[in-house]
Amino acid sequence: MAEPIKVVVTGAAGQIAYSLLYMISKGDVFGQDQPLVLHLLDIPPMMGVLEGVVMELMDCALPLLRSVVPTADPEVAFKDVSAAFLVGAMPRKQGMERRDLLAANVKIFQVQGEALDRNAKKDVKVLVVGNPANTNAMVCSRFAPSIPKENFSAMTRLDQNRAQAQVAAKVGVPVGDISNVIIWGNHSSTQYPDATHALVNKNGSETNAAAEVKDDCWFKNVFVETVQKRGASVIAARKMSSAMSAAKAAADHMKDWFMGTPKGKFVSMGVMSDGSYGAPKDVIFSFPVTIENCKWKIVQGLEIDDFSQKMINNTGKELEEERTEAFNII
Ligand code: NAX
Repeated sequence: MAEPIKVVVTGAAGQIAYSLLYMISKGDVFGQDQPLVLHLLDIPPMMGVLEGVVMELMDCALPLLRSVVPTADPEVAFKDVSAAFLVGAMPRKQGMERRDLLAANVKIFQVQGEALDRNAKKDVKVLVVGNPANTNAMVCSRFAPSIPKENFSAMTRLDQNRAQAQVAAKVGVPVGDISNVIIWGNHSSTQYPDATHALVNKNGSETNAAAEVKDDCWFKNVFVETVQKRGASVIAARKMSSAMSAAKAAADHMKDWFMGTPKGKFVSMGVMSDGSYGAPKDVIFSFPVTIENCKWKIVQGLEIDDFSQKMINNTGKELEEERTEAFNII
């Protein structure tokens, strides 16, 4: 069996981590042959709760999990890690302005970027889940100059999974028969869920989902809004934000980054923009990507209609505004 790799999860005492830690530890992300050492970072007041999480992980008796290191010190948490799930972030509290929220998170992701820079492996793969995920990932990368920019990403996989599930329900096929749904832009209400290029697998042959459904109005209105507002719908029903599905999405994202995407299939990831499809450069923008040998590549040459271009421009504008606000704080 391979040597254990070190994996860090921040916000480890929180609700997404509670599901995610189990998925990682039983081999869902790095494979059944890859032993792990888990580093769990949270803030000092949460160390008691974290102790309980460590006890439960131990009680799961998972053969791949070699040891667990709970800590409130980023220098310890990021030491020699090959993969980082940055889930912890400052939540919006009552009366908090958007700018205050951004300022608190810029600080957190500055500290964590610097700690990654000093301690992590130089090929570490960093997935930012904590919101505002795209801008937090950009800040984190900026403060970790010795790690390639390509190694920082933000999670839009939950949005992709939600979109895929909506298309599957509309077409009337199992969710695994739908692929190539795209999330463009920011993980926020301006994101653009796009099923224009989605494929339906019917008995081994693939057809275009939009052609199958023949309901352009549904794709442009109901579908887009349902996916954009899904997080709010879950909160309204559960009185808590998405956690199990967010953890599954984080596991999917990192698994594809390490294991690659199948031929002809793409997934969506927030990655450093090169300006493809008219997106602003140097923001973390969600694109369709293919992955090979742990390296992502933005899918090129997709046909973009006027509606899609307008939506891409709109979410890009929001990311530029967030970047300006973040730079004003830095
Ligand atoms: P919880 O409030 O349950 O847990 C967050 C944990 O992070 C807490 O234990 C807290 O103490 C810890 N934390 C705060 N500051 C920290 C720091 N500086 N270092 C280490 N740990 C720190 O939130 P949860 O439901 O787990 O959500 C976590 C984050 O994911 C939130 O920012 C949330 O908005 C974001 N989400 C992002 C999604 C995405 O698709 N990108 C979807 C799900 C989720 O809403």
